Amino acid sequence: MQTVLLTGFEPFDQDLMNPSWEASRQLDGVRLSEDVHIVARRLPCAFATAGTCLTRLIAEFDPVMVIATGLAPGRSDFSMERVAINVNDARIPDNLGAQPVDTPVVVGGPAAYFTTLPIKAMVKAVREAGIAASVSQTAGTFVCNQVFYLLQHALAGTAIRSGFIHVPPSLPDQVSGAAQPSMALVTMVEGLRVALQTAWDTQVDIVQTGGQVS
Ligand code: PCA
Repeated sequence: MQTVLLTGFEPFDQDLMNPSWEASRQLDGVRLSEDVHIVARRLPCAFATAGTCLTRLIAEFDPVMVIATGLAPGRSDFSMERVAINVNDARIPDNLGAQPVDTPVVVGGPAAYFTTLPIKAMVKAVREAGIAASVSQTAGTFVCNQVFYLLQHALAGTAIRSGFIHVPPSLPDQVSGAAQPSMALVTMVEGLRVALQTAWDTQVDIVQTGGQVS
């Protein structure tokens, strides 16, 4: 059995849950084909430990594809991240109290890495399932971007495709009023399943606009 590694994050910034992990964990063991299954694991939300944890998981499971997920407070849809950048700039402390500002993720590393996932096809498929999704041009500059960058750095030049998906806050666990964007956890699980299935099934991405003017 081959493994697609799916990660979500532990809660951060005083939250009690993180929907990226709550959704990911429900896909643990799900098959993407006869001989490919999903293994879901949780990452710590800390600059010092998230990357080593991810590296250990990659060594342990020898995955054929890796998709990391995290929560993007304030976003309303699945954000298929296009690019990871080589900078940490934390607006809030991580779970170990670290708050790096303008430090590189990898000293001497390239300025950025593109995702190697077919993000346009993933957006299309998730939307066709009736779930909101878009291409995102930035994964931020906190722990999610760091993990995304380290993931792409670790797998650069290999045949193992990898990337990052941000999910919105979940309803009703994190958001009770209608003023903030959110998505029901059950919808998130289905959207994530469709995104992973499409990523696994699609070798060459489709050409479809996913850009922004500014
Ligand atoms: N979201 C944060 C870190 C962990 C998470 O789930 C981020 O977007 O960087």
